[in-house]
Amino acid sequence: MISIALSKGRILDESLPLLESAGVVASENLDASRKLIIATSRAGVRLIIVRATDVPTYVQYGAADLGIAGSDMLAEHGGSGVYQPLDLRIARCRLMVAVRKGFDYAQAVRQGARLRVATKYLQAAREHFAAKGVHVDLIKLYGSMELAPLTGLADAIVDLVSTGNTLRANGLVAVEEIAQISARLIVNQAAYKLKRAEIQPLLDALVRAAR
Ligand code: PRT
Ligand code: MG
Repeated sequence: MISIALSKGRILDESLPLLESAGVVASENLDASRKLIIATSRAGVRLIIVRATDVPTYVQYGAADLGIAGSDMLAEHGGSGVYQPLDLRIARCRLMVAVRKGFDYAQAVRQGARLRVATKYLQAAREHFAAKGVHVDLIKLYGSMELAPLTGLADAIVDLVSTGNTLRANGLVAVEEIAQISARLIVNQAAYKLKRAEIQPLLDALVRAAR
């Protein structure tokens, strides 16, 4: 049995057509179902539904053999124990620094200054500001990052941006790009060796579907 870990929401919406092209069709409507383990049309392949942040963890420990995870989530996780053989080029967006409109970011990050940054992406934010030589106090949030600069919790946020509508609606502007984000297929390293005969055809089909 091969398990593929997926998260509901935009990753799922864009993954299902890809999986379908690879011959993996969920046996029930995932939007309506509350089940967390879903059979598929492909013999020996099932889907398991987890939080987006948890996909790399399930695959790292082999609780799922394969997974589809945003590169943002993989960067936070660190990627240990998983291969990342394929950029699926779905769920694309950018990880950005944003501030309140009118906030003088250039002045705020001048040499020796300290910046308060709220984010769910501690790793990426830490590395970004360290590379710039900017001292930051990082504040971990789990969602609605846009609120932080509006309420005085932080000077800046690090968050994902796709259309830019959320920033605009909240009077924020993006001032720096940290990374281009897309969803990756990930594979448990041990499973890839031990279940190669089952995994390889699925991988090949996904490579063709993602082209
Ligand atoms: O929502 P929940 O808290 O349950 O889980 P999640 O936020 O971890 O999952 P989900 O489904 O929202 O996102 C899963 C993955 O989708 C992320 O890890 C990214 O790899 C990818 N992705 C692509 C995005 C976006 N685009 C995106 N725009 N994830 C989130 N957003 C959010 C962003 O955080 C911001 O709040 O959408 C808002 C901005 O969108 P625009 O279009 O207004 O710019
Ligand atoms: Mg979300």
